[in-house]
Amino acid sequence: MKLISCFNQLIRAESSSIHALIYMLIPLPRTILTIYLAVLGLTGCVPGDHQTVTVTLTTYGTKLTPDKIRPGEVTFIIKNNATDLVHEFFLVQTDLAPDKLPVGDDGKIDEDSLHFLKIVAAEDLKPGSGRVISVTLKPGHYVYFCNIDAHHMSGMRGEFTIRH
Ligand SMILES: [Cu+2]
Repeated sequence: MKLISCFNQLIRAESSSIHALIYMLIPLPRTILTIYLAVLGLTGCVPGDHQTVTVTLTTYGTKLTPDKIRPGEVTFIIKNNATDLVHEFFLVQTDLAPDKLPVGDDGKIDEDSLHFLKIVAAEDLKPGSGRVISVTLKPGHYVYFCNIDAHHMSGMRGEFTIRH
């Protein structure tokens, strides 16, 4: 998407020139396309800035693919692959370890805790259902968990660190 919008900007910026019009009317030869892509790279419109992370929920597990994330825009494609239980995907930024988040008497993590910053809250994901959520992540330490009953204690939690 980013690549397309950058490309459109480039076309728009040069629309006054006859050359640009010709290029729009005829299929772009490979060399021209290569030059355009090089310009996109030089102007900072680099495809690949945007990351996609697949989150697979099972009973009881949460798997992120890939598990190495860079700072910037991230789209989480969350899928509950369990056939039996509703699950959730919470992502919070915190200095705490996954097993040190504040837990209430009901065994659930206190979602209003001031010990973390809520980044993603994909709740009530029924078996087979999913959700897509895009966020911008800064460098820091992140913890994810499912907050149905005490699923986080049964393996549905984890952490990762984003470095500069
Ligand atoms: Cu769960």
